[in-house]
Amino acid sequence: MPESPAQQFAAHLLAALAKAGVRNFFLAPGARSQSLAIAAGQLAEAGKIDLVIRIDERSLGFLALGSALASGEPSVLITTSGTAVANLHPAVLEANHAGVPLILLTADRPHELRGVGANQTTNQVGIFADAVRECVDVAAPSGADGEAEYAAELAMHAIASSLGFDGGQVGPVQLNLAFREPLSAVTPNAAQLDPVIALPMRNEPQVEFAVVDGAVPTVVIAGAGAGEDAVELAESFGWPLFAEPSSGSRFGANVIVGYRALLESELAEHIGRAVVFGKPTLSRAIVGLLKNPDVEVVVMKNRNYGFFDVSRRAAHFCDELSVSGEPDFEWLEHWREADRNLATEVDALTSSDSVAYRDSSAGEESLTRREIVEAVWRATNESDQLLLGASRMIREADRWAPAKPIRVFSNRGLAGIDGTVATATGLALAEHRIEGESTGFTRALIGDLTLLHDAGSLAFDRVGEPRLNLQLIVINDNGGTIFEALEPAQTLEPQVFERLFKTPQNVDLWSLAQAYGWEYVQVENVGGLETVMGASGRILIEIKL
Ligand SMILES: Cc1ncc(C[n+]2csc(CCOP(=O)(O)OP(=O)(O)O)c2C)c(N)n1
Ligand SMILES: [Mg+2]
Repeated sequence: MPESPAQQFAAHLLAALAKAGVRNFFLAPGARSQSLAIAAGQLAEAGKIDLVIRIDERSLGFLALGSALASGEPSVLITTSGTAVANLHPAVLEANHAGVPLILLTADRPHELRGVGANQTTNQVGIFADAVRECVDVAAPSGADGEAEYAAELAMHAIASSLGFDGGQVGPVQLNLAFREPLSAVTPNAAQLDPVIALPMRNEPQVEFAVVDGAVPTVVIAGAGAGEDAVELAESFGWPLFAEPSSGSRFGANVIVGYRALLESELAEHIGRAVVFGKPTLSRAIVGLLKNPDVEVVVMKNRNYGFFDVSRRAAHFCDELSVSGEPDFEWLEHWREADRNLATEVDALTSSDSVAYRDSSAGEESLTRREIVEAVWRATNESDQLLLGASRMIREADRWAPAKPIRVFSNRGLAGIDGTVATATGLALAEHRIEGESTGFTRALIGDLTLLHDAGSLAFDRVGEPRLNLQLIVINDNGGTIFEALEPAQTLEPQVFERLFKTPQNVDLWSLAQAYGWEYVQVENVGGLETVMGASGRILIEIKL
């Protein structure tokens, strides 16, 4: 009989995950989860996993999400029972909608203590509803024969399920683990175990093909998570590519940067088909195009973001698309020419004294959002990572960012303004693990409210964590100025609008940075921004507009 059946089970579960190659573990402290914490600590000590610790489970959730986004590997999260579990919910929802693999290990009371008012006990089974691929409610280990093997099997099942090996979507899974006292022991040492595991196999779903008429003027729309396939398809058939900044497809000769404006032009009237990759949610013009009954819609299946069919009338859902007949390569030329002309027109407007393209709030001397986007794109190279916050900056990037093969992320599963600081940190941590000290920069381009929503995620473990090159570029326009485009901005009294929607804040970001041990730099022009983007360490960069 083991000294603590809880410890024996936790040690085998975590050792099996580590043996299967899962490396990224995230832990918030608690009593009921102590056996998991001890096992994770032992594996980390032996160099078999990387363990990151946070106090706040909400922050921990997004940190794990960022790490899984950058690495493509499942992140393991360990929490105690009660509200600790509920705090994972925002990140779990985002992971569900964006197809990010997370393995949640939530500690719980044994079944005899549930429903009787025991401390820190709620119904954790099904707490995430259909946002998890699976919730396995695991009874408290008793030390019976076969429990160690069962723990290893559960670990393999969780990996397979989070990565969609059953042919389904990638996403979060929950193992709700009941533990009975004694809750822990220092043996067995998880790092010394060598559990027998059968690595799960990926069950490839059947590939569905569709063939369409090549003569129909077609455009390719690449939303969040579209990836390189969208570029390949567009280039194969000479189709213009409308790629959002976090699509992973905004590069190559077919990208039409000014697509938003051009969708209002006469050229757009000739579009006969739209092929959709990923989840395009940034512009109303795209949704309008997809809803246009004269436009045939083809939706490419996506293992992360699911199938995006706002039209509800897609002619095809498929994995592979090819065309019959000759595609018309002139079609692409028309779009490229229109895009070049548009860029020239806009440049003429912005370089003259016209204020049409300047931000209404920006003074003569201050930076414009366009200049910020362009400077960030220039500074970002293949070894760097960029995270775009929800709200205005991702839309500005969609308007101005040139085609460039760089890694750009954004939480577009649910487009929340929450968890962005933690997501950026998770991206940087994963990159550091993979690349070591030679890592590039991870930058997040975010609004002021987006920063403040996740201010608690500025906290980090100064002893246990590597030095990261992590920059938060905060566009401080004193509130949520995206709402200025909403109708109430015109219909309400200005003070009422400000209080209900814009919610100005007066937080001193220098003090905030100081409190959490971040460097702070305020920049006022392109040169200043370029200089600070070359500096290493954790830096909060404020741009006041
Ligand atoms: C968690 C969450 N709460 C509320 C919203 C609604 N929302 C969208 S944008 C926004 C304001 C963001 O302000 P800021 O970060 O300063 O960006 P700005 O629009 O000023 O560029 C809010 C509250 C959201 N997307 N997510
Ligand atoms: Mg703002």
